[in-house]
Amino acid sequence: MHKYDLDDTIVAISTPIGEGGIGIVRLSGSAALKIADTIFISKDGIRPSKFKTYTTHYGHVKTRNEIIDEVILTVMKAPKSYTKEDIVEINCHGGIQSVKKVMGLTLKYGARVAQPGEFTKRAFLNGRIDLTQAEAVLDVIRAKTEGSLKVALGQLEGELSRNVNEVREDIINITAEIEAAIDFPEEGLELPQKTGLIGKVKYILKKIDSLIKSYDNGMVFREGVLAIICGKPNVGKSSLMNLLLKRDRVIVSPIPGTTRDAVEEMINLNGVPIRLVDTAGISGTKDALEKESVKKSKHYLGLSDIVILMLDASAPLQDADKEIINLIRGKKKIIALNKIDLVKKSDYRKLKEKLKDDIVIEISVKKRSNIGRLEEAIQKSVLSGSFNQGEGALVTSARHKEALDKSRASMLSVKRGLEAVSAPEIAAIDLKEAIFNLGLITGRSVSDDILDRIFSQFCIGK
Ligand SMILES: Nc1nc2c(ncn2[C@@H]2O[C@H](COP(=O)(O)OP(=O)(O)O)[C@@H](O)[C@H]2O)c(=O)[nH]1
Ligand SMILES: [Mg+2]
Repeated sequence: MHKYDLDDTIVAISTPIGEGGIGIVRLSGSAALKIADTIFISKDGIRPSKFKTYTTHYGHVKTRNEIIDEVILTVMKAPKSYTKEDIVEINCHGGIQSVKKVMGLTLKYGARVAQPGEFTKRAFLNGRIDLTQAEAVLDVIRAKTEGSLKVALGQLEGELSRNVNEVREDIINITAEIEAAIDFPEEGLELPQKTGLIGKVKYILKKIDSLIKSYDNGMVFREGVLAIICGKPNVGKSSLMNLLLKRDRVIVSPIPGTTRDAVEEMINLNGVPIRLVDTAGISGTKDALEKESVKKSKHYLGLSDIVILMLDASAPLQDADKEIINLIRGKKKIIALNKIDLVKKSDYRKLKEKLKDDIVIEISVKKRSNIGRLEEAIQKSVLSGSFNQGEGALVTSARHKEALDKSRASMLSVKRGLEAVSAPEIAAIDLKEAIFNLGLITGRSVSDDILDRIFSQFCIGK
């Protein structure tokens, strides 16, 4: 069992520290109502411990001789609360002083300052949510776009757990079957039974594989994608950056070498979070400062998930373009053929033929032509498969992916074992490994260290 002490009553300021309309002090634990009774005088004369659950009352937080604040106090009684414990939330006036004083008073009467994420950790330890749902709480808070939020909410609702638990149950059933064969060796594994088991293992592997595959898209929604706009000086990179950002973030000018530093901003492409970087044009310059800029552009290129290579439709390919094309060989890329407003289609036909193996979108940033198509192409290329948002569970965390990879390896070994003539005892060991690793995801078999690591990323008061 876990070492955590669930007997104390914890308290935290759950709203950001600073000036605001309201500030919330949140208490959870067996003494929460008693502490509230001690520090709060309600206008209606009822003590918080006598409030009906999920009711809100107006009154004052007071010491014997001082009013601390005029507040609204809400009671959520165990077990139907966020933590499954008694919870009291005190809405104070915003700002730092009031919430600090109210919290200080609760500490005086027996509460302890909560660790980061401790409310959610209690929700997990008390069995209201599993670990994937607890982790999703953090993803909901940090969601970068509505797409990320949707994925996090799906996980919070238990979508991923359902999938993982289903696979886990299937493996437990197979284990029982195999263990029966171990217990009654005279009966052994008959051929038809063995064939049946192999079929079931293959089916499980398929389910695990599809979860593992979903990680590529899961990562995109949770972490975002690093997309670099690159190209030779003056092709219109900064103009495109501003257009995609929908504001003038970077300086645009006809003077080559205007952009000296890489500039990174988050954009939202139909719910997909993209970290977009405008870079200095890459050229074989001799200027020392420009050289530094080029170095930085190359560094970003190395890190990028996708490159938006800009070429000038109004001029033939130059050495600088060719150098960049060489640099990004092997990278996922989309070519934005810019400045088509300056020329006729026939003028850049030859250029397009040279690029026939790539995704090329002809655009004019100046005239805003085909920008929608470029955005679509970026989105399509960062999401793998025929992805439909809201369909099926998505694996978004490296921790989950790692556990799935390990379960997959164990199940492959079970399959190979059954296909050869190895003893069922060995298959049983692999099956238990797989069950254990899947249990790590939902928190059934998770250690205190892992829990500490997960919850330490949370904010205080959540
Ligand atoms: N005609 C035309 N000019 C453009 C277009 N896009 C950018 N420019 C111009 O090209 C010059 C260089 O643009 P900038 O965005 O600073 O290029 P960067 O050096 O690649 O960042 C500026 O004068 C822009 O106004 C376009 O689609 N058509
Ligand atoms: Mg620029």
